[in-house]
This record gives sequence, C-alpha cells and structure tokens, in this order.
Amino acid sequence: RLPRAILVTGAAGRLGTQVTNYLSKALSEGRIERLRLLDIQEMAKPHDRAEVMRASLADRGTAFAAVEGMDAVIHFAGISGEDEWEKLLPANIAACAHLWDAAVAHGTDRILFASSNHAVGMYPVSERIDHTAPPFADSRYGVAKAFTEEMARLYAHKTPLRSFCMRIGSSFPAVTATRHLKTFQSFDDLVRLVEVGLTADYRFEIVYGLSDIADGYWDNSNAFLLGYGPKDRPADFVSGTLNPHESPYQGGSMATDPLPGIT
Ligand code: 15L
Repeated sequence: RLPRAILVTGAAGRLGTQVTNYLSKALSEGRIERLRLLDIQEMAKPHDRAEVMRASLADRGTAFAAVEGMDAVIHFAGISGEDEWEKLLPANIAACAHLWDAAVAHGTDRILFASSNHAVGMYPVSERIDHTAPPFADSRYGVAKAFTEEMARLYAHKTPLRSFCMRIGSSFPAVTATRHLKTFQSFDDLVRLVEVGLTADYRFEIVYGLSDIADGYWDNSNAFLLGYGPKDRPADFVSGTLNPHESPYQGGSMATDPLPGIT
C-alpha cells in the first residue's frame, strides 16, 4: 500500500520524471491522494492534480513548506555529477540537511534518497561489495552522497523518520558503455525499487539501484530481502558500440578525474 501523500524532489530531472510518471498514474487511479512535485526547473506536463513547487531546497523555509502534509519524500533533487564545493554545498548538502530536519518536524514517515554508486566508487573493480560496505567516495559528489546516507542513518536512530538510501548505478535509457554492463538500472527497475522503498517496513536501509546483474560489483541481496525483483538485463538495452571501461575503480572515470576548481 502506497503512502497517502508523496513529495518528489527533482521531479523534472531524468530520474525524477520516471518516478513522477509512475506516481501520476497512481494519483489518477486513486492509489495515492496527494502528489507534490518540486524542482528548480519547469516541469513538462505535470498531472493536473499535482501540487507543483518551483523552488530550491537550499532554502530552509522552502524545505519545510515542501514536506508539510507529506507522508513520504522521494529525494532526487541536487547536482548529479562532480562539481565545485560552491555548488555542491547548497544543492547536495544543505538541501539534504534542511529536508531531513523538515521531515522530522512535520512527522513525515520516510525519505527515499537517490544516493549514488559514487558514494562507494573508489572500491576496485575486482571487489564485490554489499549494503554493509562503508562509503569510499570517488568524488566530492560521492562525499556529499555519503554525508546524506550517514545523516539518514543518524536520524533513523534518533527520530521516527526512516530512510531508504538507493546507491543508484547507471540509470539511463540505454546501455552505452562497457561499465554499464555492471552498473545499469533500467527506468522500470528504478521504479520497482522506489515502490519497495515506499511500501516495505524498515528503519534505515542501503540498497543498490541495479537491474538484474548477477556478476556485477554489487551484491544487492539486501534489496531482494526487502522485496525488490529487477526484471531487466543490460544486454537488452545495448545501443551502438560500447565506450570502453578502463578505470580500475567501480566509479569509472569519476574516480580517476581530478578534483575540479582547485587553483
Ligand atoms: C551518477 O550518480 C550520476 O548522477 C550519473 O550521471 C552517472 O554518472 C552515474 O552515476 C554512473 O555512475 O553511471
């Protein structure tokens, strides 16, 4: 059973759009009662009964207004790659701090967090890790994801707010790189994982956002235990010649790229 009122942040983004489409259908079918969509960008065609907010969570007041009356939050907003601290601090760190505080203050039941494989991207490709692997970030972007995972864990212990952290691999329409054979999550499988996060019983969980890949870097048995059943295989999504993967790290080129903006 889905939570009654749901907020999606980053609803206009690549992944936010997928989840928003799924929840818009649920709204039409009466399986949820309220859907609030937040983004700093304009949304293409939101459901006519969705509550749309065009605002930034870097502003604390916005975060508190956004979660008011919401039972669950799906947090996709933020910068989706490596950047300078000047941009990552407000968008990926302050925004999360505001959102988790706001959710506690308003009695929100749970937050589903779009974490990333880059929180653990510095593990070597020869290693297979599971949900117990401590962060080993490959970038500032990954450090920001690890920060939020750890904050979510703390709040799950000290407050009633539960969190479901999805270390998403490579969620794109197609498989375009060799690395994706180990890291791909189809949009449909992402939605399946979100559904588990919205309905399962837990306090704090880390899962991998991964399609049906048995020989990848990540042992996703924790997600399976909670009810996740991915249906897609990367081989069915291959498009064109694959870009080679030469990085010795699971995070790929993000792990070997230098830190930007240090002069
Ligand atoms: C991510 O976290 C990024 O948001 C995405 O753009 C890809 O780089 C992805 O990870 C990946 O590792 O393929």
